[in-house]
Amino acid sequence: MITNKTVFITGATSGIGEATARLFASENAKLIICGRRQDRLDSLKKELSETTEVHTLTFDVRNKEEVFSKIASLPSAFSKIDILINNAGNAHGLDPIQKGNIEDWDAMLDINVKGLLYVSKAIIPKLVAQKNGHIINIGSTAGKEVYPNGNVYCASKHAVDAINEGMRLDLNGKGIKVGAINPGLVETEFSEVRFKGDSQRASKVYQGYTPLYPEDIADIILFAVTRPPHVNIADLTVMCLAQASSTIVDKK
Ligand code: NDP
Ligand code: 8X3
Repeated sequence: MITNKTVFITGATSGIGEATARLFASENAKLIICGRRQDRLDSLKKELSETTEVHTLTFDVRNKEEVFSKIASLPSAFSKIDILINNAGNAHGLDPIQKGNIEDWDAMLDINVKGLLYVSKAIIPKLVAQKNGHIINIGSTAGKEVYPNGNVYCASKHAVDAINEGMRLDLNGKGIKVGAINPGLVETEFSEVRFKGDSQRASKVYQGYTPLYPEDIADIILFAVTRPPHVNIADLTVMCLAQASSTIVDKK
């Protein structure tokens, strides 16, 4: 059902975005894979080009000029986008609000909220004009529930939750599906980024239980975009068996 559809994936250089690119390539979707790390995009393109057509776009979602110029530069074979997966995002720090680092706050709000908006602003008019499309916004359980020290990251994902709903309301009647997938704990580079390269602290987040893996989320994204034309998965939260909430995780 997604053969030859063009899928635009932000944050495809690792974790959930990379797993999604791999799975979608195996389904013969045409891919536009994005991220800041050119070397990773190049090697993923090399690998996936054996099965499908792949185009890379290197940009920082915080830089709106770059977002718009890169998306405007898409070659004609990739300029009609069918599916947008707004996945790029991260957490910076895990500090109580009174000790929070302002650069961390800026990064989370600029990337997770404003970056998602810039990319969407560049692509939504194309979907509206073609009267067809599907937007998947990667939210989080942190967008449904606030946990201690999560403050600004949780705020950014609550914003994604609101933007997802706002997009669905405003695009109603235009042939465009909008839905969010909200994962709980997924073992990716997420915690390494959050803890600024402290890989020991990062790996502890996923110890003592079986977390979700990026392939689990890719599988759910594929499910969401392969429903019949009249079915839209509006908002889906997924956790591993051991997780009951952001703070309740059954660790052995
Ligand atoms: P990773 O750190 O593995 O991947 C993050 C991706 O986002 C990378 O490809 C990175 O690419 C890209 N990215 C980050 N900052 C920017 C930027 N400024 N401009 C462009 N691209 C950027 O983490 P995940 O795969 O876990 O995260 C993917 C999404 O899933 C995020 O939105 C995250 O909030 C969400 N999520 C993650 C959960 C988890 O437990 N892991 C749970 C719930 C939601 P590059 O560095 O090359 O730019
Ligand atoms: C990522 C999941 O619980 O670390 O969004 O915030 S959590």
